[in-house]
Amino acid sequence: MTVVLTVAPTGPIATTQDNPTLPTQPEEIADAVLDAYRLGASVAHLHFRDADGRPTADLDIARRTVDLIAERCPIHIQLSTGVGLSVPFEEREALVELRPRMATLNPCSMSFGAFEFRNPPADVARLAARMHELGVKPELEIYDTGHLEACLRLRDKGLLDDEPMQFSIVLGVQGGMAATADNLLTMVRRLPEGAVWQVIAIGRASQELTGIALGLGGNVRAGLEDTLYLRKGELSQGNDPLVERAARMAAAFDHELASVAETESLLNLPPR
Ligand code: KMH
Ligand code: ZN
Repeated sequence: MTVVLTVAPTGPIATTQDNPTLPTQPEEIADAVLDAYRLGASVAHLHFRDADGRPTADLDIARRTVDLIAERCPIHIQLSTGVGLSVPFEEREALVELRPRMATLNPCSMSFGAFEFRNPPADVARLAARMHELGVKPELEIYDTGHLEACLRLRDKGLLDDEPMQFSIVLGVQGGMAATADNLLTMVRRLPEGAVWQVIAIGRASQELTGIALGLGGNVRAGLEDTLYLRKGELSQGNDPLVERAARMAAAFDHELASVAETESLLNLPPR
């Protein structure tokens, strides 16, 4: 079996105070992505930060980072349209105008720790339609069972007709499903026929649930967005140890890591 390894090097929440090796600036993110590509990643899931480290949808910062990555390696770019909890939806959705190969689509509003993650239905539908127009493959981020139903409703309205549907089952966000094997299995069982998926398990459960997901036929994602620690009490020194461990876990299952070209066909990315 061939699996797609995605690196998520930065995310929207953690700071360099939480882990001093977190890449936040364009050059740092591009260097982290190149390292991950060399370790077998074929997709880079990107969030951006301003000069003060705050999450941003600034198009210049995004473009510069994407260009720096393209100079370094041919990895597929997946932009997060989740961006950060403080960034308005209108700024978040503008990122797809850069026409990345993929972007995330978060289908529902929810509590997110002590904050709110706002994804109003009309805005989500507009973004889904625009991604379709631009040929940007959606990765659907589902944090609860109802989020899957919301995606299926969008599909039934003709707003999500890219096959295969691509899901991230997100576990462990406070406000979404807890990071348990039981929840993962429940969600995998509910996915539509032919869907491709990965687990995003936040924090300590990341490693175990990634292993279970590999055993169930999922793809794999790794990086400091999902966990800052390599193991209890040991901060990961950059993204490399997490990506390398994910690659080793896939190898232990005798799964090959998809090349960039294989990823294009496995995910049926819209042509360019
Ligand atoms: N940070 C994760 C909880 C997105 O960027 O759109 C989910 C995520 C979604 O990666
Ligand atoms: Zn993200």
